[in-house]
Amino acid sequence: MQLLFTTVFAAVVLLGSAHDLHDDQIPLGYVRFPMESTYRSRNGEVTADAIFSGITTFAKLPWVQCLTRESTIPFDIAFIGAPFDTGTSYRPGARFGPAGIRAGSRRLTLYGGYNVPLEVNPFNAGLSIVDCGDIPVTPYDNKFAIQQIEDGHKELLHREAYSPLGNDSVTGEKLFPISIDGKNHPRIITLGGDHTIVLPLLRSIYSAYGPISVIHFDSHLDTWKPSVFGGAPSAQAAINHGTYFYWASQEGLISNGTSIHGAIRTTLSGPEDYENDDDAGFKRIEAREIDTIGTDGIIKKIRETVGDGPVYLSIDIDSIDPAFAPATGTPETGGWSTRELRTILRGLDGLHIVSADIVEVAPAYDTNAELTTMAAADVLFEVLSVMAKTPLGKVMV
Ligand SMILES: *[C@@H]1O[C@H](CO)[C@@H](O)[C@H](O)[C@H]1NC(C)=O
Ligand SMILES: *[C@@H]1O[C@H](CO)[C@@H](O)[C@H](O)[C@H]1NC(C)=O
Ligand SMILES: [Mn+2]
Repeated sequence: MQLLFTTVFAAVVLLGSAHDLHDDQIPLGYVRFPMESTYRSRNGEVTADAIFSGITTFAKLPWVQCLTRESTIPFDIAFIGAPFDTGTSYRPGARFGPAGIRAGSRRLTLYGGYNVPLEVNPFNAGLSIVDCGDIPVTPYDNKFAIQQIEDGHKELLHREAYSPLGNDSVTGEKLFPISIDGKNHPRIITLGGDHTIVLPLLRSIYSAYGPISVIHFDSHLDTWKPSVFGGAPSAQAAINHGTYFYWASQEGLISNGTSIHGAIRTTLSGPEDYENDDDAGFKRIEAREIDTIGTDGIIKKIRETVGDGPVYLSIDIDSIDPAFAPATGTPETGGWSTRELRTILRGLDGLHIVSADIVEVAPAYDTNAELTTMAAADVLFEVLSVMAKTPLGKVMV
């Protein structure tokens, strides 16, 4: 009787109000009962909602078509896919990365999503977190696709964040945006795609934050001159997943000297590749340094390099050893374990990470146990947790 009354009452309320698109779907705030097999919505309809069923979004977050008809729905953090893989030098297939990472992320909220070492549940920290689907990216024209990625990212980045900045949690003083345009921007987490996508992403980031410090986890430098990487037979061929940081540095998108690579272990054309990398503005942490300075030493180096200004985080899944993440475009043995990378990412707690990406996940080369896509999703869970703990604000002096 009570249930019947509630259902009838809810139906009347629903009919009587302007029909919000999401009232009869998964609630926008958060998947409230991820461990239940059914979800009863306000209008009494029952929807399958087990962790293994339903439509796959990142961590079962609500799907908002941010770039089309739902462009007015505000958010603090948005996941967006960039399914582009025609800038890759070896194994193609990262166009399936966004779909694969979403599949690998299904279980993130099974127990609710509380991150024990970071002591935060990013999914119910009061933030609006959504999955915006994918940026439309043509597979037929790299120049056009790169522009599409920049436009799509900018479109999201230049909206006002859902949550106001608030006050410093320690001093209680009012926080002000750290962007150059004085706006409180939301954060975007991009699911690649091959690493070429970071050039248009950094062009977008520049429009809000100016030259940015970059933390880049990768087995490769990706600052190569086009003549060295790919030979540059055409202007378009010169922009690929081994050269995008060269171009980003030439365009002044990267803050010189406060950017750093981690997990480097590629072979080189020669020692001059490191001089070229210095010129592009990066410091380097070799993968093997983990044997001598450990994760603590690596975290210390990163934090000393980037300071507390705005920082962009780019994670190539090939920073992880192929034993743990085989499904990638250019695998390199001798990498970090998934555990080690996750520990290092948690060590970034408190940094002002304005946006992030994970790239080079090519699910066709994965194991049946979905090792790589699961690793990619779990790595992003750490990034999301770090973001949830630190607002993008500073105290005025
Ligand atoms: C921030 O601090 C101001 C006083 O400095 C106070 O009026 C305001 O309510 C605080 N806001 C929040 C969100 O705590
Ligand atoms: C970055 O700084 C170094 C050292 O001052 C310099 O050699 C290099 O040319 C600079 N790079 C860019 C892209 O400005
Ligand atoms: Mn890379």
